[in-house]
Amino acid sequence: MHKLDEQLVQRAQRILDFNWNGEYTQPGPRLYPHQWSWDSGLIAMGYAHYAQDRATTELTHLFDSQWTNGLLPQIVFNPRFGEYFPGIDFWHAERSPNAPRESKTSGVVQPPIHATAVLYVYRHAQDEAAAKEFLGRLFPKLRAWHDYLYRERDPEGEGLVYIRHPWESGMDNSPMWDSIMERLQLLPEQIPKYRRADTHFVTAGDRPLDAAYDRFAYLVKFFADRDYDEAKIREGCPFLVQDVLFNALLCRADQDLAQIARVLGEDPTPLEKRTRKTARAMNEKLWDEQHGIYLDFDLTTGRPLQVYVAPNFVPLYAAIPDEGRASRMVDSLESAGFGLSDESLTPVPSYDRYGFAFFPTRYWRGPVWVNINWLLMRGLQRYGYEEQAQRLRETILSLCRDQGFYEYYDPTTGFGHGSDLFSWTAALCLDVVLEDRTSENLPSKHLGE
Ligand code: 9WN
Repeated sequence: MHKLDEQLVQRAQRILDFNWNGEYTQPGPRLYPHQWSWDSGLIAMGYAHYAQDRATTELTHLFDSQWTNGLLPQIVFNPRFGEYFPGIDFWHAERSPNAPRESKTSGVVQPPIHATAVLYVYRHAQDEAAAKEFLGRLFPKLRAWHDYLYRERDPEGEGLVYIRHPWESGMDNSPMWDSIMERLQLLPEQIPKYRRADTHFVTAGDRPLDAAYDRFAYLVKFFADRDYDEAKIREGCPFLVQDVLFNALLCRADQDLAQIARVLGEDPTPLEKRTRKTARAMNEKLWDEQHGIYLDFDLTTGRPLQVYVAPNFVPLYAAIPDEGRASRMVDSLESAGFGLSDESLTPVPSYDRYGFAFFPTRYWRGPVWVNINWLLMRGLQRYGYEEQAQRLRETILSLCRDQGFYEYYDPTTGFGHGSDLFSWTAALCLDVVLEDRTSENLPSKHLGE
């Protein structure tokens, strides 16, 4: 390995060591002290290369707090840390008969990358027997997680699941949610009392506005008031979205779950059928022919959300588009708005930089996120766009090398922002250096037919 890369690996490992607490990895040391669901999946893929035990402990700890109906919570709280909003008491998860009694969690979910992470860990394992035991232990939990999503979040059986809070998207402050947030006119007495903690740790100018937090808090109360009963929530929830990133990762995770089933001698057929159904539904309902990208669908208005964000190219990672559409997506990624081949910019801005709400340093409104770049890099490799994937690979490495491991970076200056010592940035950077392409040996043929 090149000396510079070796140093980068060591630096990344030190970040993960610092944030590891014996049971899980804090996403960021001050801002995010608890365990976050999709962070753990991404972090485990970094550990897969050098700390298998940690990878399995991390995912096991998360799934230990799975709800009895299969819901995998966005946050598993560590009661030792009080300073995060919303904390344990705000969620009232205990009002659900399905919430765990032994641990405290939030009552929303995050993108389902877990089966992908579990398979990744298995494929990198040195100890085949231990890895197979882990696979066997996690398989029913992963199946229950995906079944929950299709059962509770896809009531019409379309093959597309909905999210019901911006936090469920993982892209909390994305301009994608603006029209919904604006529509949500709240009277002062409808806004729950709360105190933010995030702005104590990072500049308020990088974080969501208070007006967004009012609505985030309102939605949490809406769920708790309905005891987290999905049928009741669905009836009047003002935020119900079929999100591209979420469904693409679910489709990919179901492909990986089918692969896990095969390894364990279980029947993969129902999972393969389901993954094809989701791919087909995304191609039929969410594709935007004019702009060469997939769009989220707002179930309240019955219309697509015409907002162009980088995560909506992630269907490449799940092999959802056919070759023609993939090539259109690459053109869009290379267009001025996303600048994949533009040397004057650090790609990929999370939101079209000519979009009305573009802001290069504000959380999900333009900054470069390493997890999104990583998913796009892997997706582009899958379709054979080596040059474009290489640009993303180099971007991830140079950002980490020059700036350190930040939560996100300004695409116009390359400066790091948000939480520093950020775990998934370190884990994915590690993966980029140590990547073993053979672990990505799924067929590159698309699934949508
Ligand atoms: C709310 C932990 C999480 C990530 C999300 C990111 C941010 C939380 C917050 O941090 O969200 O979930 O408090 O802003 O948007 O993707 O999982 O790193």
